[in-house]
Amino acid sequence: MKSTLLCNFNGKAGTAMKSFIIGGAGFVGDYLIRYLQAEGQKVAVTKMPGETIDIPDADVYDLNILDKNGIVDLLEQVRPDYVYHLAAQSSVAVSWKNPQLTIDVNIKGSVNVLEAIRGLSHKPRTLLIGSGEEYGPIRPEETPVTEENAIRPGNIYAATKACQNMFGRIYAQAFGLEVMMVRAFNHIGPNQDSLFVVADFCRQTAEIEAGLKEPVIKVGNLSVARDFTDVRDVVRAYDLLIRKGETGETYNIGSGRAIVIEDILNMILSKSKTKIQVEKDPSRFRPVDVPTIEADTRKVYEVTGWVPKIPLEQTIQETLDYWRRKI
Ligand code: A2R
Repeated sequence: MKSTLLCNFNGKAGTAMKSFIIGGAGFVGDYLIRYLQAEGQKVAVTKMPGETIDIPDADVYDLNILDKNGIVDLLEQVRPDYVYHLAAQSSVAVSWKNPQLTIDVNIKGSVNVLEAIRGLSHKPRTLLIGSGEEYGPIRPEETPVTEENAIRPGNIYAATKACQNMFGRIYAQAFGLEVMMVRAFNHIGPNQDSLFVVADFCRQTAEIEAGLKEPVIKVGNLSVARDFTDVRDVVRAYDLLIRKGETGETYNIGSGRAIVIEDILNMILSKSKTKIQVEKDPSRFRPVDVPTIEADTRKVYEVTGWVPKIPLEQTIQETLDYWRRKI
């Protein structure tokens, strides 16, 4: 009888590659699980107790990354080829309100993951997800910002992610772990929590259209510029980098183009037939805000050939339509 050989994404005949996603119940996790499955991988994923992941064929486990032994047990059980570390307290706003939690989860939790991997006999290639926020105030002459730029984190979340990045490099250099780091700039798309600006504006617009809210959209600082990428492009970059990235290296993931938040707001409002007023809401302003964040993405391109494919206009339309369905 002829046996069927599975082909992994590298084109190598054998069993399918196995990915382990830590913190997969969030916005990015959902897209990453589905993307890797579509690429023919087996996917195991962790979530916080109480969260749900309802994706067929994904092996789902409960894990709090503050429990180092729990990470070790799961890694020994799953024996993955790749580990994507997504688990985080991922909101800048929450990091100002709860620095201790942010520091525990994002620093201690990440070191727990690295330590757990260090103790394994079969060491998976690992991707740590950091943030463009790590760069902090980027000077005009430093834009678009490269991975070699000085980092001057301007908020608690950014500082924790910068720390995670340093630990990743140290574990790669000192212990030979195959760890790569990314600095992801703003990623957006359907299903994102409305704590984040594009989802927030789309949600408010959909609520106004449905008559659930007076026709006034509440906004924070509209003058800052950020680099937005569709989450589906982002997870494609993660998959390429975990296979092709160089150990100990950091890669920016972004569109390479900063857009002023006011332009994003106007793009959303132009898609609505309802007349909507804009009102500044002091509670939405951050204690410190970086004026422009824009990525230089040549490094990821050189190693993987990745460039984002989905236009901003399409992502915004799909995000608005998602909120219209949800409301
Ligand atoms: O905070 P929750 O309950 O929504 O759970 C989040 C989870 N998480 C944890 N997992 C294990 N142990 C913990 N102590 C812990 N604390 C939080 O990580 C959530 O399910 C997941 C992160 O998902 P999101 O907050 O939706 O982040 P997203 O947008 O998927 O970003 C993925 C990564 C994060 O490292 C971001 O900082 C970075 O990309 O931009």
